[in-house]
Amino acid sequence: MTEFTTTQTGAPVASDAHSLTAGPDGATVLHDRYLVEKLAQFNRERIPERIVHAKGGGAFGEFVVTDDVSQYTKAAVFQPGAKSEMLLRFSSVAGEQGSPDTWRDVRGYSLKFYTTEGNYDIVGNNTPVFFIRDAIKFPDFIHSQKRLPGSGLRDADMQWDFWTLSPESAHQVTYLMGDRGLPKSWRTMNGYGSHTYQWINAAGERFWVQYHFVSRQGDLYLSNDEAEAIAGADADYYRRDLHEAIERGEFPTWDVYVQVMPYEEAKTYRFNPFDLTKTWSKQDYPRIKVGHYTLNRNPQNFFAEIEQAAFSPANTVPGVDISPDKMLMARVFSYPDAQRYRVGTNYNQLPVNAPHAAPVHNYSQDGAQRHTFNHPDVPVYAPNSFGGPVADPARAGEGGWESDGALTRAAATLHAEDDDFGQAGTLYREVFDDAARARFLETLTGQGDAITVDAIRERFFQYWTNVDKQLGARLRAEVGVEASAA
Ligand code: HDE
Repeated sequence: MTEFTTTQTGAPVASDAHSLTAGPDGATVLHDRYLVEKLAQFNRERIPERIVHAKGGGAFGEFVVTDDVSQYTKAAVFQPGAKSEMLLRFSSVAGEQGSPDTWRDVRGYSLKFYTTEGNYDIVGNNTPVFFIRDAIKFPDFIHSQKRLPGSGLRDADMQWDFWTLSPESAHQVTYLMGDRGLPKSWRTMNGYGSHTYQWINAAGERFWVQYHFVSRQGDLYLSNDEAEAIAGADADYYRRDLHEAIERGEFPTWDVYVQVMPYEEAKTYRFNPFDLTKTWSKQDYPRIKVGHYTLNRNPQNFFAEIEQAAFSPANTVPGVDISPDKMLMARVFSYPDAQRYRVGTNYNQLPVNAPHAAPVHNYSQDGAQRHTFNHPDVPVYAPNSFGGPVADPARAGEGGWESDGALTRAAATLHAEDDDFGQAGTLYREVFDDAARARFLETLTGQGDAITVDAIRERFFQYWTNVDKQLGARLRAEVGVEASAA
């Protein structure tokens, strides 16, 4: 049965090859509605790209809870045996749409679980920490990683100027300049929630947690040379790898773990557990297995399901909540704000963003492109006496924490072992092996060679000396040697 081409409103069209003209060589007529519709639609195919994490890809799958963590959380999604459909989007941070997948960068790791209590999103990275610990610095940080306002070019001086003036960045920059900055593929890298989150159990007891998503495909990386060659040959290398693996039936799987900290221990732990630049030692808080998820379905339409996907730390469900992490609290505002701008007022009505396993009952209405709505007999206001949905008072006290002290603008309190370089040094000396340290030194030497401002280069040397004295000395000896020998 032939399917005839139609206009967007379903009317059959006569041709996709010839505009309507007055005679074969005459004027094109404005009332060629299909020509006008086609060109106008074409001009409006793009929505603003994500201002960070613009380049990415993803797939759907299923999350299965295999262990029992119900003593820590009542969230339906984490109950023993629970199965939830999910979406995972991977991304790079600084590169625009179309930039090469294999540029050195942190990778975004965005999870959306379509749970029976609403969608739960964990929007993390492939690193357990971040560059800054206060959101007020985020636009500045991103500006320094992207392009100079005048030339529109990326610039090593700008990047290292920001980082060496923001010592709290040292832990994450050590990850970035190490093997995590060049994953072999999205399938072969771990993911992290990065922040400290809150779990609440059925008795109302609260715990702090850190999420770890451990790849069963291994945690593999590319060398600088491999990454550079691939960037030139195939800008979509990671996106292609994931798509084709799933097409072949090779479904990647990650094991889900949490570190759990009893609520009161946060006040005295040796590191500030709400400082996003720090990790919790796995000796102090071992990882506890929760379950695993497998990606087994490619998107049917990349734009509709990946470009329009809206992940947000604001999307929580009963039994989980945010924490007094200054970055996380700001993200709760920023993501819905970005998505209302980028996708549109009713972005959560799009199939990829709407709950798949939970109903929506509320009094929001109208707004551009609304296409789902309440039953006409349901009132559109509260309170009402016509049986409209009511808020659940049982949720009232959930997830809160005591707010400490008067309003202030100050750094978070430093705990016993809090400093900006200690954990970066531990990562370099105890987690990297000799080969990884050699690759790390090669990368940093290249980074140092690209700095042209002496004062920034000197801070670069001091920054890495603070992380590890020997590393700092090696960099002083290596950087600029090739240039001076040339
Ligand atoms: Fe984001 N971030 N972010 N970020 N982020 C966005 O939201 C923001 C931060 C991350 O696959 C934006 O819808 C602020 C940390 C990922 O669609 C934006 C701060 C972590 C993605 C935004 C941060 C992330 C984003 C851009 C400082 C890891 C892609 C488009 C407080 C723990 C999500 C959008 C996807 C996207 C804001 C810092 C990860 C601009 C204000 C920390 C994976 O709203």
